[in-house]
Amino acid sequence: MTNPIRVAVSGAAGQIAYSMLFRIASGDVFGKDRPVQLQLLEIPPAMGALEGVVMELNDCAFPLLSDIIISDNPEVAFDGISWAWLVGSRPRGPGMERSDLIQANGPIFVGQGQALNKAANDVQVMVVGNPCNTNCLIAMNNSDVPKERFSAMMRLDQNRSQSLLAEKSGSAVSDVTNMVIWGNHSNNQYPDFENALIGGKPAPEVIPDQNWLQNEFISSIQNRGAAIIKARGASSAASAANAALEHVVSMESVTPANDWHSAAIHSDGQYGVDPGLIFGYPVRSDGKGGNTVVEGLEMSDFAKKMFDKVHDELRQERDVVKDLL
Ligand code: NAX
Repeated sequence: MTNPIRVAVSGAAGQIAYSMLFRIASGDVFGKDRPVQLQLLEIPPAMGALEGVVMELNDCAFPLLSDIIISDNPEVAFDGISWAWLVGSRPRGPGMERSDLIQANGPIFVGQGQALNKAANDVQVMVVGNPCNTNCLIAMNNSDVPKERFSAMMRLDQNRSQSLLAEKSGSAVSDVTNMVIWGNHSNNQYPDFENALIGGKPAPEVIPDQNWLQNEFISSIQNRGAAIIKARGASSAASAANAALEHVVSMESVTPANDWHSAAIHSDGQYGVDPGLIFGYPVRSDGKGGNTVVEGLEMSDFAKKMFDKVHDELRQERDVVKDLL
């Protein structure tokens, strides 16, 4: 057996983590022959609940789970890790605006960014906790870890889009490829149906109803999280955990030819985005920690308007936290 891969998960007593940890431990992400050591981070009031999760992990007797460390100190939880899955963050309280949430969560990601300096040289970081793009921006700017190793999760939005396009066109989900979610994981995100393919053909050829694509499709994806809260009485958890697993699997694999996956990564100015923003792009991964933005995709005037709106939103979020960068 090879050395275990050390994976930190923050917010480990939360509902997303509860759908995530058991799958990491069973080998769904790093392979059925790679042992895993989980390093779980929580805040002091949640340590008791986290102990319960650890009991359950132990009770699964996963052959690949070599050890579990729990801590409320990010420096302990991030020691020697090769992956940080930053899921924990403060939820939005009653009457809180998005900018209040950004300000409340900012300091968490300053401390966690600094603590990432304890990680292994090859560490990669995925931020799920919202507002995930800007939290990732803060962590990246407070860490010595190279900026290319940071990403924020757009995969749930990608999966939702693929599923809805498949349903509308009567196709299999696996026939829907080349789906990019531009910009921010927020209700201004732009799920790009123009560059998506269904069975290898442009989605607008297979679904000629432009009105549905421009209105119902986009708004359903942008507001899917709220629809789930309304129906379930709680926010997306299993689908978010599944998306996080797929985000990491995609980054740990070579992206299949002619496709990409959606992830928010550090912008070097591609598509005119302000350099330094954590922006949702079409990404190809080399499976060794290298991620490249797919360039040259075309956009209609409609698409450019959507793109500019979400770009502006991310600029505004960056301005709210400028003192933390
Ligand atoms: P929960 O409230 O169930 O769990 C969050 C956990 O984080 C709690 O146990 C809490 O104690 C812990 N926590 C808070 N501050 C912490 C800190 N400083 N260090 C370590 N742990 C801390 O939320 P859950 O449903 O699991 O969602 C977690 C985050 O994912 C939320 O911010 C949520 O908004 C975000 N989401 C992001 C998605 C995305 O696509 N990027 C989709 C799903 C989800 O909404």
